[in-house]
Amino acid sequence: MRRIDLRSDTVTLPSDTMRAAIVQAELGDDVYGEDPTVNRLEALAAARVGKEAAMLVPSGTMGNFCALLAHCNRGEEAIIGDQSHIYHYEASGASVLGGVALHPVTTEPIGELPLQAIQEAIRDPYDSHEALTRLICLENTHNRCGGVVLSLDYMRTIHAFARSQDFAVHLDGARVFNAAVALGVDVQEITRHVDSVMFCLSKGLAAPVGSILAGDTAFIKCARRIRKMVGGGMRQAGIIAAAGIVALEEMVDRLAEDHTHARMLAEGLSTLPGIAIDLAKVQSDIVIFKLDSEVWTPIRLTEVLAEQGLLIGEIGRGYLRAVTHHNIDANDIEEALEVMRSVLVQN
Ligand code: TLP
Repeated sequence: MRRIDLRSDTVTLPSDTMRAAIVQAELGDDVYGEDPTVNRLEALAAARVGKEAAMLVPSGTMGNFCALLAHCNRGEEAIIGDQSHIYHYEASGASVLGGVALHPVTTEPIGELPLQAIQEAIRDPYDSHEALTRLICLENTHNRCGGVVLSLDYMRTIHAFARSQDFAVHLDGARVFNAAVALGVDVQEITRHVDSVMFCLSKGLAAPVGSILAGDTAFIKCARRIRKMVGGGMRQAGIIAAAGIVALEEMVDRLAEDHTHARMLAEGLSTLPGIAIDLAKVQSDIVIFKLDSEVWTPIRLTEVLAEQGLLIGEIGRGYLRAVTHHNIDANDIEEALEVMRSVLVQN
């Protein structure tokens, strides 16, 4: 049976070019700063997002963790969306391990934290009852909001405000290249509005492992110590970096195909019985939809679809998620829709 895996863009397998690059990678011990392939990837990544320096980390979670701890001291606070990945899916590592308080504010369905909500969340630095606000975190594209893209105007406004208050802005840009491709701009048009950015090589860019944290030189120096503290200092990490270089050089522009496939999928889903979907929110590679059915629970539907070789994710509150990626083509989307149609129409 053919398997169509739409659970996440993390399931992509490395391309042949990546596999060849891994085999040929020049290696050294990166904890000594001596892995030439890691050094090349970090320089390339920093230049790509317009920052002074960058650091390879094994995962997006570790990249965000290092960022929060590098920006905030213990007892300081980060303002963060209540629907953000950092708040929802990273086991509160920054608080548990780093003593950084997370101050959640309501996320708008378009992925924004309203400026007013941010202003209201700021602590009074002269009141010893309160933690000190240090950081604002944004997410672009926004995963739980369905892959929506933050506008450049919004990013500019938040950054200008943060500067006026002497706060930093960190971007969870796990899919920031999807955001850039969706907006039709160079990624630097987005990253210029943040002090630090984490992006993943291992999602739509299809590398097997790895994420990048980028920012100014002093920030990355500090983040390297934190990465080491949590065991993220890797040795011959050029094995990973080699695929990351291919990801940055060859996989960015093709993200547009994933977006086209997501749109195809969303439009097809919108015609099926028992499915509620907001097409305006399908802006990148993520398709989130709700079951509006007396017959199906989300979990039961994913189980029955899986029996037919179609894998999609259940993300709570009645919502399901499908994500397109490098290993999915237009035929897969048609087939996925056919499977969905046959299951939903028959029952
Ligand atoms: N997201 C995963 C799951 O954890 C939900 C997925 O399948 O989408 N930021 C954002 C916005 C993310 O979506 C993810 C992963 C991360 C950070 C963490 O990256 P990893 O999985 O590399 O730690």
